[in-house]
Amino acid sequence: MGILQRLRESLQKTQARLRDQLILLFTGRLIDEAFWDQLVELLIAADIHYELAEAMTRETRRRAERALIREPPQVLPVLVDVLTERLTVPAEAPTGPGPHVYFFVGVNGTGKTTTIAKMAYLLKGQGRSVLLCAADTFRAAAIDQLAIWAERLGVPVIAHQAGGDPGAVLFDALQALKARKLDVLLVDTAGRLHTKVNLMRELEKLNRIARQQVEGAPHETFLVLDATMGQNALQQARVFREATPLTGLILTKLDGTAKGGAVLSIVDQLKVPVRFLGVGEKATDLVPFSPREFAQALVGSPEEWVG
Ligand SMILES: Nc1nc2c(ncn2[C@@H]2O[C@H](COP(=O)(O)OP(=O)(O)OP(=O)(O)O)[C@@H](O)[C@H]2O)c(=O)[nH]1
Ligand SMILES: [Mg+2]
Repeated sequence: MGILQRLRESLQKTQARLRDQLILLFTGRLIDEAFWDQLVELLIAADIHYELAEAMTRETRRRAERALIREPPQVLPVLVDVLTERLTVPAEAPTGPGPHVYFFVGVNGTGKTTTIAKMAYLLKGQGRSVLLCAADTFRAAAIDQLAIWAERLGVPVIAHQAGGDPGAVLFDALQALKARKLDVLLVDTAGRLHTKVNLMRELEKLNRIARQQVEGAPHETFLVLDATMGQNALQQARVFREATPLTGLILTKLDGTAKGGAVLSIVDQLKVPVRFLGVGEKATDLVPFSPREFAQALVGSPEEWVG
């Protein structure tokens, strides 16, 4: 199955809230004042915050009027353009020979470990060699979970015993990365640090160790967010953004939620680019994020509406 198809399938629940409602709104009527009001309401119902829903509708209306659009279906591509622009934040994937170090941070249960497995699978598919690092040392089960994925995927993992020092595991993993001349180190971190100060200290320490061992590291710090939390994920995201520089967001569990619209709110508020989406629990269930494809999948296309 193609990536677009997978994205669309994972967005089914969100589409039921947005695309299907848009079809109703856009069919058999004229564009009047009420039409625009209802568009705002639909966007809000899809977990987009009020100010953004209003602003996007205003912009869509302005462009539609300038283009002398009279039929509701013609508004659709305009809306897709506006959504796409709102979802677009410039991002730079690391270039150069490497090795590269990617940190995965986020509250517990959001999908960090699973996302690392998926990322390992993706990178392997691109012909890059991968090493995993179990720097979430809080629970033995967390370490086991990563080790099980490593075995399943056929990639090496560096782990210490539970309760150990995350910095020490990271240090060992960085040494192994260099000694074995591997391409990418994926670092699993703990989400359950009770206060922001703890979180900051811990991440600062890991950042320092990485920086000292590998030039430019960490090259990526991905904040993993659970999309089923909708806009509630924002508060968590703010805490992490203050604790450490973030290079991208990964939104997981998009397959299980009708709140896919919240992605727009999250990007709008954080100005951090979404880089990947988690669309299931398997190793293959990570798709690179494309603003236009996502916007298009959210609202559908006129061809889908016929009949
Ligand atoms: N449906 C669905 N489930 C997911 C996705 N990503 C992760 N999960 C599930 O969410 C649960 C938590 O995922 P983990 O990867 O263990 O989360 P974590 O952030 O590592 O959690 P801690 O180690 O406790 O901090 C698991 O049951 C995963 O299978 C996704 O994209 N879709
Ligand atoms: Mg984990």
